[in-house]
Amino acid sequence: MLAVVEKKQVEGSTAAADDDHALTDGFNLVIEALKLNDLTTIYGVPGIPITDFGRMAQAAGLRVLSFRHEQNAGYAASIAGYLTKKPGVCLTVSAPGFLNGLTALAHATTNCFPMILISGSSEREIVDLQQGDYEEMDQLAIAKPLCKAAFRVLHAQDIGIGLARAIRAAVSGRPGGVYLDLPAKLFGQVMDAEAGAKSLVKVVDAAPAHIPSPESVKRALDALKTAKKPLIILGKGAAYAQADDAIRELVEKSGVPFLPMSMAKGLLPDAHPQCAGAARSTVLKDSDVVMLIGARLNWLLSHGKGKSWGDHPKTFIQIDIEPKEMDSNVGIAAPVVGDIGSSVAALIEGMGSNWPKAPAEWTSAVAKKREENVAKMAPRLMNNNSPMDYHGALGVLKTIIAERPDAILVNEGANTLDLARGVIDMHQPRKRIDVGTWGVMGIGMGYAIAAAVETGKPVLCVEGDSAFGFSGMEVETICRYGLPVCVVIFNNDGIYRGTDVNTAGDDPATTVFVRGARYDRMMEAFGGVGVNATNPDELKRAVNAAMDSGKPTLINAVIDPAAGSESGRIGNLNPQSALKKK
Ligand code: ADP
Ligand code: TPW
Ligand code: MG
Repeated sequence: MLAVVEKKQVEGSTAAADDDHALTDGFNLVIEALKLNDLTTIYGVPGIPITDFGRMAQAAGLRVLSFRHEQNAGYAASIAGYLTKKPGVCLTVSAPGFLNGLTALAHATTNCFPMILISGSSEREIVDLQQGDYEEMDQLAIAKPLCKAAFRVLHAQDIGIGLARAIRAAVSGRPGGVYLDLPAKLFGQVMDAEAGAKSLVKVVDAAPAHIPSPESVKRALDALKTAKKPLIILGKGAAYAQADDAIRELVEKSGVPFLPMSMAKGLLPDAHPQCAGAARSTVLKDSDVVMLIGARLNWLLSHGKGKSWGDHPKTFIQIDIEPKEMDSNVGIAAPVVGDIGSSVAALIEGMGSNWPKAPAEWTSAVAKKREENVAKMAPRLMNNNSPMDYHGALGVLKTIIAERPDAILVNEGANTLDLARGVIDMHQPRKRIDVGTWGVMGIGMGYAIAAAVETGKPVLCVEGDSAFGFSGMEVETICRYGLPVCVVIFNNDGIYRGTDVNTAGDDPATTVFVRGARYDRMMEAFGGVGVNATNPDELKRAVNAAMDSGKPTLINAVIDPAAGSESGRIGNLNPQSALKKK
């Protein structure tokens, strides 16, 4: 039911109800349009012109989470989209708030997460004549190149259609970010309540199935059948698709080793006998036929060519909903364009009942390599050094996640990211969320908040001290909403290492921070639990206590400043190293 506006309900709402003519306004229509489409959580920062909108949305039963910075609210919305397959909604004020949210909108688009950035904007007439309005900016024009679609609604009767278009654009086909521009004046526009109710649109089948062509499925199976050394690579698109059972069936029926990309870890458990995560370089190098499921051949897979692929061409099968993704880096011999659920189901069906398992010679070679690598790592994870090294600290966290497989792991940093990804096994789908396609720092607290809010599960954040700094102020938000988030900061006094020295003057080196900083005290400032952990035993106790209590906790894990390496595992991408290679 469309709420009828009561006179002077909140400041800014101008609509009135009189005896024979019920009225509504833009505020109510946006709220009702969101509700009608089951978008009931908003991440944002209030201010002109959306302060009253936030209040009214909260009063109308939506969950409106107020952040300290729009970028973090935006990252929260983006990962909410990934976790739920519904667009995550971020709400910002005009110009500066909008720009702060825009990084996250671009991030959502790059990572193929559905998200809608709703931003209030200033008076169109003044903005377009560039007459210097309060927070003046042509936001629609600026958003356009950074998202999948951008819309502006000028009339209250178009709010329903505007939101419907935004939802559809965000979730259909390849998901991504959408910008919705709502000028200040729109909120106060009044219209007949009944006509308003009729103008709203409930989106039907927002992300329609995309069935692959039978020829493409046959071509893919023919290619897979010829393989002597097949490999399946699962990307975060496969995790997003929530086709978990079908993917497991395909993997197990084919017997093909699978390699999960970072956020696809746990889609099938890392402990699955066919998981080749711990034999990554071997399978990339030696495989002959590679099936990509919801993973792009971008920098994270060395563009599908070169030394890490053994310098020999592979036969690629690629399943993706985006036709333009095919042949992006190397030729794709068997493109399957479709949604992952439908495509994997079609492949399983096409395999029939006597599909030959992947050759045993190959699968046992992969298993052997994997066991060797796991055995090599094991002793390093058990050290009890103080200050800790990465492996000692991560060994503890690996056990904790194994004991609490439904917890969500948020991870960012350089060494803190690369080593945690390798060490911490995941056991369930969509439990690992991290820096994604850009390797961006700053997703930490926004992701943690949305993960807790959307799933109700406990969240463990494993953060480099630099990475944490990008969103650290949101620990107040975590405390304010009492979320079950435990942040562990791998504090090595800096970016990559805490040991750099500036040889030219008194300023500290560019990569180091205040020595011995006590991040745990930040959490205490807001009523959360802070712990300083100097060895793995202390770390283990503190994390377990946090996960048991569900209380907002921040653990300052003291890591040896000399333990990390430059740029973590991607030092080869630094321009100096690239020059040396040439
Ligand atoms: P990763 O970083 O894990 O390798 P990417 O983000 O590179 O993964 O790739 C994800 C891919 O998944 C994108 O190309 C996207 O188009 C695709 N994708 C997302 N959702 C679906 C879906 N439901 N069906 C098919 N493909 C999808
Ligand atoms: C938005 C560049 C990549 S990794 C990193 C930075 C600044 C921090 C690494 O230090 P941290 O981890 O987190 O302490 P550790 O364990 O190695 O010491 N700005 C953005 N994104 C990126 N990726 C950077 C800068 C960067
Ligand atoms: Mg660090």
